Amino acid sequence: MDFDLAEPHWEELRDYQEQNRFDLREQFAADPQRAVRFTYTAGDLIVDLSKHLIDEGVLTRLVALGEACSLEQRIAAMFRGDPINTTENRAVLHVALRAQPGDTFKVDGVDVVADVRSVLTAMRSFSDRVRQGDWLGHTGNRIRTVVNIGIGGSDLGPAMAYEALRHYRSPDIDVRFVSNVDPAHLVAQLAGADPEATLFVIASKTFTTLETMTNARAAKSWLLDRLGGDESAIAKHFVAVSTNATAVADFGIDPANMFGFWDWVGGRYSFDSAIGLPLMIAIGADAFEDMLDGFRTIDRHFRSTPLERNVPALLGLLGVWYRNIVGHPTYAVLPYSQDLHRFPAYLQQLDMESNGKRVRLDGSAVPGDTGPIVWGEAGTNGQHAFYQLLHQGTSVVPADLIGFLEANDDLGEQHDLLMANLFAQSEALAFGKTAAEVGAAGVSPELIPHRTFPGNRPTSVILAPKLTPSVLGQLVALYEHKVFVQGAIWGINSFDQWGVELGKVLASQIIEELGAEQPDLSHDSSTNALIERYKAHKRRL
Ligand code: G6Q
Repeated sequence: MDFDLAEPHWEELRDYQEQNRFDLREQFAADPQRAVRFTYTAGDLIVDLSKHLIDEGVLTRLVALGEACSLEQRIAAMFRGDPINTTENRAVLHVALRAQPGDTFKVDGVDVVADVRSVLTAMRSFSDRVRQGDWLGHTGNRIRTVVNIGIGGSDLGPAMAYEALRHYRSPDIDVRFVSNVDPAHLVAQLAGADPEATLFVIASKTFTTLETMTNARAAKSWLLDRLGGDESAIAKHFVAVSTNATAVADFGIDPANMFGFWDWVGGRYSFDSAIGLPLMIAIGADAFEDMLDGFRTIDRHFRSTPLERNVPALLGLLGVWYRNIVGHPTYAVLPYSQDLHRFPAYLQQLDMESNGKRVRLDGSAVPGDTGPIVWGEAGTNGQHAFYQLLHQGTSVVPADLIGFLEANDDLGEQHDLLMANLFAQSEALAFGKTAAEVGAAGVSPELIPHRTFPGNRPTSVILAPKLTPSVLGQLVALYEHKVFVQGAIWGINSFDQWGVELGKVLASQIIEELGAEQPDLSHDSSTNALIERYKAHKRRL
């Protein structure tokens, strides 16, 4: 079924929303079983959807919409390796990255599992050598610092996971991430690094990305300047993660030190491929395999669970409910876990680059809204920043609150304080505080409107036992598949990203103009003036 808001399934949802009151106070009062009824499990994840503005009627209609959009057939097509990335004619098979020997995933009729496992074996052998001190730098030193140079999908995933799995990292090796073409990033990340003990991982699927190649060249100069200029040092201090062996060799990296992946892995879906190499060096190959098992647990759930209990599908459908029917343009992800502080940034790319699209698969304009604006911050920091708006602002922001039953760090009762805040926020957002309650608490009448909380602000609460490699894999797969579901409902291609091209093309033209003596500027008057101002300042330096 096309994404057509005039289609009966959409109409039914809209009518149902208009005809019913979704008042969480009333609904919880009327149904003592509501929390049980709307709590679901997937792997180790417990997902409480009861504080959403839904009832059985909403979910039934959302599931019917999913069925009408052939959601289950689309899931099957992805797992089958069909070229569902139609604008690039590619399969979308990140689920094959977590395959075990014996699994089968085919692209163009060829099983790719052996290739996936063989890259994992090479990564294991390399990361073991680095971790054990068997891989030595040019001057015989063991590696103490690993610097990953990559951007977008070649940075956000491993950087997020490196933070998330802090507790599982080797204390002997420090991993740093450089992405921005701003020289400040590379310089700051190299501060204090010993060149004799530093290994660079150049992570770029294409090995042509401006930011990454610029930083990689600067890193090469940094190293050679400090190691006497002997080019043979590169083989000991640079490895690559790429699909482009020729460009890797041209850069001077021995192709034997290149870890490959494939065009059926999208950048933002790639951190469980060789793009995860810096993470594997940090946490070890066994923990990395545990993470892959976590991904696989949710893949199996997503592939085989009926939509009514399929957690990624339900989260995706709920997002459609808020975006298209209730009309909320943003949603927040609020991990109650400092180690997950980069998770919102990671999800921003996963969701917004996938579903920030305005045409359908056939090129026609979408008739309604697609991907929401995703944002967030680790709790409790967000509480002291933007939660004011969540509680009392004029915009309603559906939110996912993520927490863990057990801490990785034992500081007595401190984890209780964190979790108390998570539970309290979800309660306060859902039920608020009425003017009568505020008045009854003795607040003076003129302050009552200021201290009233409207409530009815929806949240999911996602609980997991502990932030382990497996649980991280489960969380990421949950969101990968949620994003897939929304793209399928909207009938868009979630797997291309043409929207990032135009700026890149213009930037490459402007780079030449910034370097030229008297460029013939033919932009608009604003852009011309900005370029001229910059060049005039540069001339005075
Ligand atoms: C992700 C995008 C994008 C990509 C970067 C880096 O899905 O494709 O973020 O990952 O542009 O690309 P390279 O890995 O080719 O350098």
